[in-house]
Amino acid sequence: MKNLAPAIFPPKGIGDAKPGNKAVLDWVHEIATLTQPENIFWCDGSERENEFLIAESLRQNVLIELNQKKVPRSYLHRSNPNDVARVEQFTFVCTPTKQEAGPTNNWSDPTETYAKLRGLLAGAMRGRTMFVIPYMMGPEDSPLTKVGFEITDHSLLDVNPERRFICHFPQDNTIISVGSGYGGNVLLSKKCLALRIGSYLACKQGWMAEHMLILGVESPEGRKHYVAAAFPSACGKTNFAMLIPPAHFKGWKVTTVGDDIGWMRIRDGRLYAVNPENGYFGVVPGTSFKSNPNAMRSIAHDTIYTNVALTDDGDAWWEGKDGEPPAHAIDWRGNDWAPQSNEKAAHPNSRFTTPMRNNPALDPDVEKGEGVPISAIIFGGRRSDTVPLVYQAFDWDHGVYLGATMASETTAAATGAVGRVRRDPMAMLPFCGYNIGDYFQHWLDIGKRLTNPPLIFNVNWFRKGADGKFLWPGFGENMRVLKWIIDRSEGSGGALKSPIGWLPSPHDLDLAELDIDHNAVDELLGLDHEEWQKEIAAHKEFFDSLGGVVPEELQKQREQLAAGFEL
Ligand code: OXD
Ligand code: MN
Repeated sequence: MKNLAPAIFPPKGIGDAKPGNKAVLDWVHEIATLTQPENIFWCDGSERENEFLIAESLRQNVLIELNQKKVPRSYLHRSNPNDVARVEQFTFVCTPTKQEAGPTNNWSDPTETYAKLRGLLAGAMRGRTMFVIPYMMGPEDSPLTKVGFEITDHSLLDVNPERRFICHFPQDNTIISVGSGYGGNVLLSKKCLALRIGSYLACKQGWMAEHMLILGVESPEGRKHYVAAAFPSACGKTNFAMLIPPAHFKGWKVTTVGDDIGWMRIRDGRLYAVNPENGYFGVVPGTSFKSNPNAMRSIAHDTIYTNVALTDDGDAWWEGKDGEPPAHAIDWRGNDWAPQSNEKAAHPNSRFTTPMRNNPALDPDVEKGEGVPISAIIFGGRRSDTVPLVYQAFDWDHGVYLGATMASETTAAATGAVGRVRRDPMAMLPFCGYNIGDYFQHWLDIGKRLTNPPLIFNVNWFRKGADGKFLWPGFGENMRVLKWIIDRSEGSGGALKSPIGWLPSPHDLDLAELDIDHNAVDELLGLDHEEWQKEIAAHKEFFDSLGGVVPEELQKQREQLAAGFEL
């Protein structure tokens, strides 16, 4: 196999932050004996180290320097074209029994899997540098915060997609990932620890690890609420978390706590959330000053772009960026590109990686160890039909049902077909690290312990009219929906009882100064009985497919929903 990233040799004072902890040293020694690296680089996260690693990456062509006047301290990385998304088919939960992993995870036996991975790792770092990266997920003083160590190499192998394994051993707090360099597969702190191992620990310890953004919303009078929202990958969590209210909402302010992961615990009968991450790993295509000005400001400097196009003047470019496309660029694969090309210039799952301190709308309490109190939880997916713009669950258990039956059209964030409706409970289908039936029960159990539970809502920004066009403008205008959610959380805000939950009527939403047709609003908020008959049948089919693990309470919720439509 070609070694595309030979060992690096740092000067004294860089790469030698060896910790004193004997357990860590023993473990690193064990892995080094197995993988046989040329040398070990002990990371400390310092600026000097960062500068050295960037210089080395530029020298080895792992990074390409962007135009430093246009995007200071920003770089482009091009992945191997077969390594550009999460690989759910190669992701395994290796609990002692298959039943613990449940019907939605690939399971493999821990003893056999350790043995197989050890075989793959034997000598795998020969000729290269092994990096030991300590990390902390969560604010320094949060009781939920976790400390981890990631051992990795800097390999740019000719990756073989058939030898790719993302394996979780929740009983050992261990993750082993082989054969991929894609963020969601290889930044083990993110999806693997913060969600898969996190959700397993959360169930055992009575807290929640969720695929949720967290935002703050403050009224002109200074009343502040925090809202958590679970949308599947590439469905606009980052955009919603960075929303800028339209001019009509003068004095309203939205701030970001997190854009992808929320860890929540019960305190004084309420849910409090922290964001375990320190930055954003967002989808680039479609990001513009129209869709997300705060993201554009965040990625204007100190950003690593992966798989976007490179313009002739050294800038990053992607489909959906403001302005005209460049007359010529180098596409994400490194080939010449022009607007008339058949190929996309940027990969649909091309990403930015940027620290959260770059976000001009960062919430001041983002580092608060106790977390922020959550007033509302929102579920949402990408649905062309059936699901109204917004509605509210009758109570917590009904809200759990909304989350459990959530569905979305698939996106480029994972390999496989795009645009197929799949059930994605709480947006956790790819990330729940244990039996989904136990996960649903955990949600129900949490509800019993909350004396002041958040209200639960469902949203759908993506409903289309008969002409195939989106009915709702989305982006900043989602503030109108958020405002209704806040009104409901404060006990005001009108709604009508419907079989699926509390639905706003058009005059309950503040639609002033919005150029939208009345019929479109009616369609957005309407329930089509035939579509819902199909939807309820799909809920049953989904529950049946899980083979008897769904809690009785959720089955009862489904029967009540079905009965509501028969009246
Ligand atoms: C992500 C994902 O990258 O959900 O956040 O795939
Ligand atoms: Mn995500």
